[in-house]
Amino acid sequence: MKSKYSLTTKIFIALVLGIITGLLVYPVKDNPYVSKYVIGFVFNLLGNGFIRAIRMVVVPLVFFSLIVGAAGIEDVAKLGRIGIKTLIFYLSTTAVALILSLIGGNIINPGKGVSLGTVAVSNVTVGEAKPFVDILLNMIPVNPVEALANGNMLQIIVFAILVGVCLSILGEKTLRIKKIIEEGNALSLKLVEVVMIIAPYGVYGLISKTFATFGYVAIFPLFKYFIGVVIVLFIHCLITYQGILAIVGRYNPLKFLKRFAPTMMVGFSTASSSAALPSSLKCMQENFGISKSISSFTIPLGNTINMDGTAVMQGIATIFIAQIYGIDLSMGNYITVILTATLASIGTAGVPGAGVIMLGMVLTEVGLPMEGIGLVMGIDRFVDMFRTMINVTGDAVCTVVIAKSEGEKLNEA
Ligand code: DAS
Repeated sequence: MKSKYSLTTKIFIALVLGIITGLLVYPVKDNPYVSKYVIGFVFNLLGNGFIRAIRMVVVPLVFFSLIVGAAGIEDVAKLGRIGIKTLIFYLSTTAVALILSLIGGNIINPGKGVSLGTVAVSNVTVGEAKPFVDILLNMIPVNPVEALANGNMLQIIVFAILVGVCLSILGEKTLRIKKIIEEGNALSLKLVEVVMIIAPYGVYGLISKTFATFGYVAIFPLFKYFIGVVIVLFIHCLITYQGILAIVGRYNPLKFLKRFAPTMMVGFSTASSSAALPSSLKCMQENFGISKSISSFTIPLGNTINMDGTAVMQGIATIFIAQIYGIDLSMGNYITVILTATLASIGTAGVPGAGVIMLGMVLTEVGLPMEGIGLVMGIDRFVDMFRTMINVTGDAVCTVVIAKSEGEKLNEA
């Protein structure tokens, strides 16, 4: 039976009810029965049950979606120069987005002041500060099966991308394996969809527990987190992208924003890059006058592997969650976040909420408590609208720059 409310609406309702419930329980949180049976049992079961379910599906989701994402880059070889330029553009702007988000997160400090330290620090194993060379070496899985079994996300990402690239090089010879992996990807997406059915209950449990434990002060960090992500997203759009357009692309940034505005609005309103794909292609070809041969390669590829907005959210969310649990991240942790989230952007699906599921992978890799996902998930739909708008904008900026670099005459009027 189809529910009349969308999952997003249910999660928002769970957020509101969780805040109300938590604030009602807060005054009696020290009562032994309330503490043991309400916070310790009901909220804990709902919240941590959902977190464990998310952890259960992250590994198959990352593994299969990255193989499919990497195998989808098969045109890189065929398109050579354009493919390499596009790939370098996408991965480097994602890394810049992450660096901006980590700087922004350390300036805004969204989680400072409210430490949920009593909630989960005991089982936190933040990666100790490692030399950079060890971080790079640790990315290479000596035993891929062990990496999958242990949920070693960076090693899983590297292995999955390698498998995907090999599949694309082997081409026709591996159609059967590709079919199996595509089916595995469909299965893992269905697993996520089924797990997300309990998301409203999980968010309700986690938000109730947070506000029952800390009272209304917990609202401020959530608001700071939201504002922090939006500010960095706009900085990335107005400085990184417009700077690249003006300097590298020699294209008027204001004209770009005016011409691409329709697709940006589709991305914002749907919170889905996939939903914005047709509009993005139409904009590139009709409003900008870019050839099909370039736009029909760079836009679908970017839609699959380029998620700068998601990277910004993951960078700031990681800092937010570390701070609310009173955990200091080392430079090695930041480097791990940049590597993990940049590579993970290849596998993030262009559908609402995909980025916050992949955030679980970043937190796992850095050793932060997954409970923090429940906090950011409550307001994620609002954040998702802004970050998806930036996701699709990055694809268009790349397309304009590549088209100009290939000598195409764009609509100047
Ligand atoms: N909503 C996803 C997209 O469509 C991004 C995300 O969830 O991070 O791009």
